[in-house]
Amino acid sequence: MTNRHSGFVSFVGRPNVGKSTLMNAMVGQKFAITSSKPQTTRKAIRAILNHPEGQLVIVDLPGVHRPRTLLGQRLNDLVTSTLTDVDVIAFCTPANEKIGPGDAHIVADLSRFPKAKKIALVTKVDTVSKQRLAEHLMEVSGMADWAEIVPVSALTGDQVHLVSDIIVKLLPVGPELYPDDIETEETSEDLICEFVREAALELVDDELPHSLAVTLDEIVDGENKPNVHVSLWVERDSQKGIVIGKAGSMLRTIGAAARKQIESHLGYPIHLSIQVRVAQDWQRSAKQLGKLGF
Ligand SMILES: Nc1nc2c(ncn2[C@@H]2O[C@H](COP(=O)(O)OP(=O)(O)OP(=O)(O)O)[C@@H](O)[C@H]2O)c(=O)[nH]1
Ligand SMILES: [Mg+2]
Repeated sequence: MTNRHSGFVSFVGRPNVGKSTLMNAMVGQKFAITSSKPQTTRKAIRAILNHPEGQLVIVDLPGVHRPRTLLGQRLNDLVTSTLTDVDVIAFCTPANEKIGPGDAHIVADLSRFPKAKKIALVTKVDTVSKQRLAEHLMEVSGMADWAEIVPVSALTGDQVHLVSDIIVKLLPVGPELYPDDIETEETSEDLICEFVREAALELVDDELPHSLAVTLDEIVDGENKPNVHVSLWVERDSQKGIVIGKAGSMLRTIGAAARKQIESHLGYPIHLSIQVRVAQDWQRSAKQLGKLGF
């Protein structure tokens, strides 16, 4: 019997490059929310993939960006502290965007984690021509001494299995780190809040996506289904009306979309009630961040 491998792999890259979508595609389940708006992921999300050759603990991270708020600083710090402990770092860059200073900065920083093996993933390959992909691959290969470079599309599934096949071989030889029936460290409570935030994210524009946060208030037994109460936080009074919409229309749309995702995760129907509340300038306040669970 061949040796089995196990360990941690982290996805790192600018916001919106497709890290969370790829993790979900690899494990075949939605444990991380995704959106077309940058800075969707706000914590380290662990998903466990049991592979014929071993076990991968995939750690999806917030996108690395120049922080403008205390939240942004904390998220960048979280990326740094997580990368210190992983076995493999997978740097992600999308085929349909030029490599820029943000990418160069992230790659330069990877030298701070000498223990980890580094690979590069070129994401969203479904969006570009073969010619453009070839150019992008050349450019990525010149950025660092990668153990592997893999083009992948989480959307079509193209090469998603290959990514796991490559990573598992780079992990140390050793026994499983998690029992094989554990798929994530995310709790249902975490996922409920995240599904509400995801539904809201897609519907709002400008600065509002960054201003949203969701907390769970309580789940109470109902007559035939549980009542799930969450708070959807914004940063200013003026944002409240936007999220609620004309005669509550926006909030109803958010609620309907979130409920669908939550019910599909839980496997049973729920009532969902969302209260829109203001946590003044929460992204910049240590106290408010603490209240919202950061
Ligand atoms: N066409 C295409 N779109 C993709 C692919 N992967 C992700 N996307 C889209 O890219 C956007 C960003 O995806 P995310 O997975 O949320 O990106 P992320 O890197 O996790 O972003 P942050 O959490 O903000 O750092 C979403 O609209 C995805 O649907 C892909 O393989 N092909
Ligand atoms: Mg993400």
